[in-house]
Amino acid sequence: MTERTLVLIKPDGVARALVGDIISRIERKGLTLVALELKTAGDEVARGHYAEHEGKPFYPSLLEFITSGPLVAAVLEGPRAVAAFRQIAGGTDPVEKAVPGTIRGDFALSTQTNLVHGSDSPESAEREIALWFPDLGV
Ligand code: IDP
Repeated sequence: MTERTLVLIKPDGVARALVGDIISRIERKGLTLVALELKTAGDEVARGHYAEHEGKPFYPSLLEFITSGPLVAAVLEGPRAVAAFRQIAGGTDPVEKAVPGTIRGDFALSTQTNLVHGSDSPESAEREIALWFPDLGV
């Protein structure tokens, strides 16, 4: 069964010129790009995107980081797309959790500036796709 997921290449990924490498990994995995756009997140979208983290100690700096510059937002499609992208992204902490061979395991050191976001469930994906791509029909 095909599924969609919302992916962000966060501002650190754009600033470090890793967009091409990350998109190449997505394509080589076999996931299909359904939407792809360079955007800069405003405060409202950032708060909507990270609503589940409101109140956590890292929340203010997370908002500052995600709105700090251009990012790439994408919608991917494929069988088990949610889990498949999270597999190639690696765990949240790029040193303790992400293994080599994953995006975070290969290129990141910090738990905050960890290069990519991928929806954590099909339900989150639906909400996040509506937030970032309101014109994209589901
Ligand atoms: P995920 O991106 O791997 O799904 P979440 O726990 O949903 O991880 O956290 C969302 C984002 O918030 C992370 O990707 C990271 O940028 C940031 N974050 C999570 N935990 C911490 C932390 O302990 N310190 C700083 N930033 C964090």
